[in-house]
Amino acid sequence: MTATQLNRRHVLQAVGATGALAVAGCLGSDAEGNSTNTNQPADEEGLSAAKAVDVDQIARDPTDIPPPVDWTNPRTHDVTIRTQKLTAEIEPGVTFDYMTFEGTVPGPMIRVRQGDTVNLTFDVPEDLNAAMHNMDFHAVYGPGGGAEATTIAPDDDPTQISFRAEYPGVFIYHCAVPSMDYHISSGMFGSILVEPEEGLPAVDTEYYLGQHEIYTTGDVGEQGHHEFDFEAMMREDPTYVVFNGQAYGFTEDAAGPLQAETGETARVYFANGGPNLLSSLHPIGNVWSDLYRDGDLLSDPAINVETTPVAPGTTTAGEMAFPVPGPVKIVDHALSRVVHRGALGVIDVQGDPNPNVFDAEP
Ligand SMILES: [Cu+2]
Repeated sequence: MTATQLNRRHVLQAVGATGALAVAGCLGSDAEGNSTNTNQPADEEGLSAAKAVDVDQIARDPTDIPPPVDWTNPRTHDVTIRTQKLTAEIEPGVTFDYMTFEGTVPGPMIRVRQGDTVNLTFDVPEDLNAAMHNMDFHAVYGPGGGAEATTIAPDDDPTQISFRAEYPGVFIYHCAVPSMDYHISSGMFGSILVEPEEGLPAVDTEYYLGQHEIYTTGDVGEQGHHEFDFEAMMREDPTYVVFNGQAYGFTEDAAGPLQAETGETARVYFANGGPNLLSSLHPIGNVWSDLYRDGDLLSDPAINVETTPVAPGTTTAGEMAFPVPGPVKIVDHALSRVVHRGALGVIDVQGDPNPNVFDAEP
């Protein structure tokens, strides 16, 4: 076994055997299993105490996706997006002030068919930090992808734009005000899926995940309220790299793994909000059997890709089969982000063993 294999095996065993938080370097567990800051002293100034949370979970449910397109004539969709500023936990005991589209990270997936029209109403309700916001859709022909026309402040009336989805694919949308990196890092991104006229292949389950970096004044795992750290963002040195806004959100330590059964197929829509880091997207214990590179839904998909780069500002779609039971771990294969910073989500595949494909005890 090479050193590389050994190290990789150790990482996987650690993540699998003990749960993500326990291998997150600076974290331990108290008797109740709550994470504690065991070996990393607080900043000299220290963090203020964790704030009361506005929501139990900032992470959008990855299965909360509009159903596949089943219409064949162009439709018009009325979509309303409101901004919401919410305090929530990045991980247990670590609070942060998120900025969101519709109260979750990522924002809702918008799903239309090529040629459909979207009438968007964008609203910035009263907001504690009085920030301006807007929406830049990468699926839109027009100035700023709609950003110029949607820019409003909390006192303004809701604004409206209308656009026709001219080109199919999976695309990011994000806030694009002058401090857009800060706004995206606080949670302001999501995806719009424009299905080709002929639709997409049927799968049993679809998941919607969004990766982004959170830059804070605290150390990873440090208990308390983490303020935004603009200098760390300038250095592109994040505290957390997370899926759906939450460190290790879809593991036993938080909301629990996603569910699938053997024999099923799944498609993952994976949006990288960034704002800065490229993701190396890999399903541990599986492969992207059909990969729609960079969200390109018109070219033939790439076949059996292990790890695919997902640039900031891109949504990739990848399909998987589940011939055997066991966890499939979705990671950014820049593995320090998995072990230390939160970039891990698990799909728990249940079903009968299939020893012809995999046998752990031959
Ligand atoms: Cu914004």
